[in-house]
Amino acid sequence: MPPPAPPPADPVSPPDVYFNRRSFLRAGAVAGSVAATALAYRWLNPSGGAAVETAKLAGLTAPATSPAAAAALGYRVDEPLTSLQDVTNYNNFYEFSTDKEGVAPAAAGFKTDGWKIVVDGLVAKPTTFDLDDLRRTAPPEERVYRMRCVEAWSMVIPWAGFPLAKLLARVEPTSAAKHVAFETLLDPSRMPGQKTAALNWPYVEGLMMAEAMHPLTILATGLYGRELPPQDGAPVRLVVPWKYGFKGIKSIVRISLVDKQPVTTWAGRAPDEYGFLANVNPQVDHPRWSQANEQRIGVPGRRPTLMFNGYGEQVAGLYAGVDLRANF
Ligand SMILES: Nc1nc2c(c(=O)[nH]1)N[C@H]1C(S)=C(S)[C@@H](COP(=O)(O)O)O[C@H]1N2
Ligand SMILES: [Mo]
Repeated sequence: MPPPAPPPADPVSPPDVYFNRRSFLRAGAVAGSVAATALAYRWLNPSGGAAVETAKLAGLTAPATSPAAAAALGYRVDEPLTSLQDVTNYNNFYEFSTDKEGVAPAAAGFKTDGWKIVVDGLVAKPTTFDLDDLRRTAPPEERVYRMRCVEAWSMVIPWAGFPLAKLLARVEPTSAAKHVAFETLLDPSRMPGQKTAALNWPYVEGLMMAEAMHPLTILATGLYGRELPPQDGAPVRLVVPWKYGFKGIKSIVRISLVDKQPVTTWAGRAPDEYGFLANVNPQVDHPRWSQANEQRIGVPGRRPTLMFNGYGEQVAGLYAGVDLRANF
């Protein structure tokens, strides 16, 4: 894979070609997705007793807000969910494979026992959290978000997670903290892709402080009412729904509060193609393809891409005075 490769799609296959190539796979996935969607519907329907039961099984707290309020906050989009089959078998996770359908098999059996997340840097109380600490700090909530990959495909995914802001509050960032840097596990014995030079390891991502504190920014620990599968970033990954998918760093082991913008993996690898800001923006094309529209996985045809991935009402205020024509 020659640099600069786009976050997953191989440079020889622009998105359109790629989707035609795999449409036969989607046809085969339809049967499974119907059942999964029905389950998710029950899980997400707050008025149904089954939803409450399923939410309990999934360890979710009852939503604090009404469905209408959740929709207004952007916590729940009212669009058909992408099937569990596609969410868990069409992945970008270069630590395991650069082939989207190869990630799930390569990540099967990935062990997360004893996982710890260090939160350090410009904070009053640097702390190491295990998964139980996280659950106590912030019980998982349901969030149904659009996910738009920079390669021009998208999904709608029912996550379980909690606002990153709740974790940051625990460590008390100092006033010197301007950015948050995130790191994926570095362990080539468990992440075979790290034995290759596909990317610089470990994968690093970052946010500005105000982005990190926004209530739509979550750390996800589950999806579709189950624990986060390895291929989706077990046991904890970042989800920032108004930004391109590559900002959603997986299998996080470290979160550091810093004063300078960190050099992030894709922006460092191909600075002309991927920015630090990376807001979903239909008006700023990738140098090698249009960002004006996208393929929703499992849905025929293309749809227009929305500014801020449809979360403008919630997040546009973060970018007052920022020239959005430069998405870097
Ligand atoms: N550590 C790590 N995180 C990562 C990636 C990766 O290769 N490594 N790929 C990113 C990209 S490009 C996308 S689109 C999303 C995909 O998330 P999903 O496979 O759960 O849909 O994960 C992001 N997080
Ligand atoms: Mo992506």
